[in-house]
Amino acid sequence: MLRKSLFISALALAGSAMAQEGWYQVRVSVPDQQTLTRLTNSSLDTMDCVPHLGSADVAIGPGELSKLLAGRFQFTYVRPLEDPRNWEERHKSGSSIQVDDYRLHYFDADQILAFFENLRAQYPILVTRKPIGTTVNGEQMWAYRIGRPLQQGSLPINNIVIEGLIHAREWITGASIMHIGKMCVDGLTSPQPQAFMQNQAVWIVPMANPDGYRYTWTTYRLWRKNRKNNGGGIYGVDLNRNYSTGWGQNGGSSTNPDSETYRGTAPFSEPEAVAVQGLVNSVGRVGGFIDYHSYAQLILWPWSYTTTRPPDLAMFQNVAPQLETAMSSTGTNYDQGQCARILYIASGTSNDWVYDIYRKPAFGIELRDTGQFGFELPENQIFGTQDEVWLGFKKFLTIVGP
Ligand code: 0X9
Ligand code: ZN
Repeated sequence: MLRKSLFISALALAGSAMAQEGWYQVRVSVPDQQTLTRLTNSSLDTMDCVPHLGSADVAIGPGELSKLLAGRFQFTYVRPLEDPRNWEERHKSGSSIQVDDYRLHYFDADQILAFFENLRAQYPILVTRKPIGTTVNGEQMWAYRIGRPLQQGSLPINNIVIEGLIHAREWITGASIMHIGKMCVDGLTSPQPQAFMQNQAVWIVPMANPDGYRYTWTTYRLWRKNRKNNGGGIYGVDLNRNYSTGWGQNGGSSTNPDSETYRGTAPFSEPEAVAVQGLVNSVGRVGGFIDYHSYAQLILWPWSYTTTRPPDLAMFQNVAPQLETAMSSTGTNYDQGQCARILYIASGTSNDWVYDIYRKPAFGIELRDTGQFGFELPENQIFGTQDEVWLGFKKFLTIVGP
């Protein structure tokens, strides 16, 4: 209610250039019916749905102080309010966002790293990190392991690897993977340890494409690829076309350096893809893999480079519908199928490679939405997307668990 009324006011004020800056909550005294009527009939935004006698809190935007004065209202100052307009502009500055805001706001690269560093500082035994490589622009890449430490003589731990933001503009995947990290830690630290974290570790690559992600914040919101300099003023390799399995086959990638699906000069030509490859090869027993994307609301399984069925077709036809049910259970509809058949042929993808080498459940999951907002999914959909992502991932952990 509050946000709605603030927003309407913001729209009404857009374009007006009045002296008072900023947004404030003020408390207007309403001693009698006449004042109540004047207030109700005014264009001021009362923060209670139905104002009543006594007092009423009002949100005032730039220039609205004069309305209060002109209406001869008595009022006191309560607190400053955040400007409800220009949300896009504000989160680009990012300065006032706290770690706990990850369910409400998109985090930039430094904030995502700070989020995981905060988890690690709180639970240094359960959350550890591993340097996995260096980007084209020289940035260190990290994977975070969430799970109990290996104990001597115990069974080998089942390792699940997930990655977000391989495509820079798919911001909701970063928000979602932070939530997975948080919920896995909660599962290990709750009074009754949760079965889904028994004897397995979750390895999270929060930013599989840090250079590209930073570029979406600083320069161009819809950047997809990494930031390789291809020469001639042209940048970027599609990291999800740079893996070796099916690389360059069946028209599922491009040789044009300017294309959004440019495959690079060779399989694993890109350090970001090599980093994830090295991680998967280093964790020990690989139990499963998920690469998060947006948008389309699809649960995709191999192969993506060919419409030929994968050797473990029965397994995928068993697992994927369970993920679909879990992710759709709170009201957002997800579908599932073989990538090359229900979406398009994509050659050299990370999850084709993991499946090729390890023959374990490996998925590419496209999150919200189905096109209304696309990559620029509004922040008010972060919370709900995180919930459905967690329900799906928790189901995945129970299925692939030892
Ligand atoms: O084209 C892609 O790489 C993915 N779609 S997106 O719009 N997010 O770019 C689809 C490929 C995902 N499929 C697999 N990873 N198999
Ligand atoms: Zn993608």
